[in-house]
Amino acid sequence: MKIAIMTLFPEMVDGILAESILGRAQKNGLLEIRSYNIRDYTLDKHRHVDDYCYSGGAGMLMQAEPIWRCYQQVLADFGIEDQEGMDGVPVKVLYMSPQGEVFRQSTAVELSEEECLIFLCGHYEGVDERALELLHARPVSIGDYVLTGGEMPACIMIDAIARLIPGVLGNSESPVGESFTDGLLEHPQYTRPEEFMGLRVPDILLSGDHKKIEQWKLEASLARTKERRPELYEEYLATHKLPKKTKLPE
Ligand code: 6GU
Repeated sequence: MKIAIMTLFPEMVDGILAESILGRAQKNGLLEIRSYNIRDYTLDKHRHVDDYCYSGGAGMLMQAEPIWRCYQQVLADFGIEDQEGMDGVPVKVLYMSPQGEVFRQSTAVELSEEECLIFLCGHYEGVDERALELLHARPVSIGDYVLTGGEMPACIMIDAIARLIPGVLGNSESPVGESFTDGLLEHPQYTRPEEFMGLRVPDILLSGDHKKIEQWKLEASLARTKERRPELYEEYLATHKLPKKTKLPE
């Protein structure tokens, strides 16, 4: 997968995405991530990228032209020549915005199947609407709170997407059975020793009885999900059939 990040602060994303599992995936050639500084695409001699809002009010808006010119460079680097040949939507552009739809695990799964993605990070009060229209940008948010810019949301989404690309995670890091992939939060987990500070690992986990352990995991997941995310719990009950013997949480 090729990922381009269009931003005024490329250093904010470069460091984070070069480390750990995503760094390894880039070295292995499974993933290519490149940041683009939108300021490099302004024609203004003072390198301005923002201006006042026609509707008035406080704050500055990012102008369409540098974003458009930066986008043209990204398409060229992706080797995408003929924009019109692809219905005017040659590659998915995600616009980082608290006004967007909320990014979920299902969004990550959908986007992990793309060959190329572009992340557009806004700053100031936002972006000239025409830039979003021209790029067919899809506004996406990471949750109901406001951040100073889209760089951290972009890193978060890229992490969630890239780890689903086959080969990016090693076998021992597999995303199968983790929280959200099946609609429940993960059960508690324990490693050695059997007792620490007077707290014991649940006896069933030491029993070696795999059927009982599987049932314990399911019930622990149900209890945790009901407690922490009641809306996910109700959704799960409505859409899944549980083994008859399952004890539902209080
Ligand atoms: Cl994507 N951007 C900003 N600025 N704030 C956010 C967000 C994005 N998602 C949640 N809050």
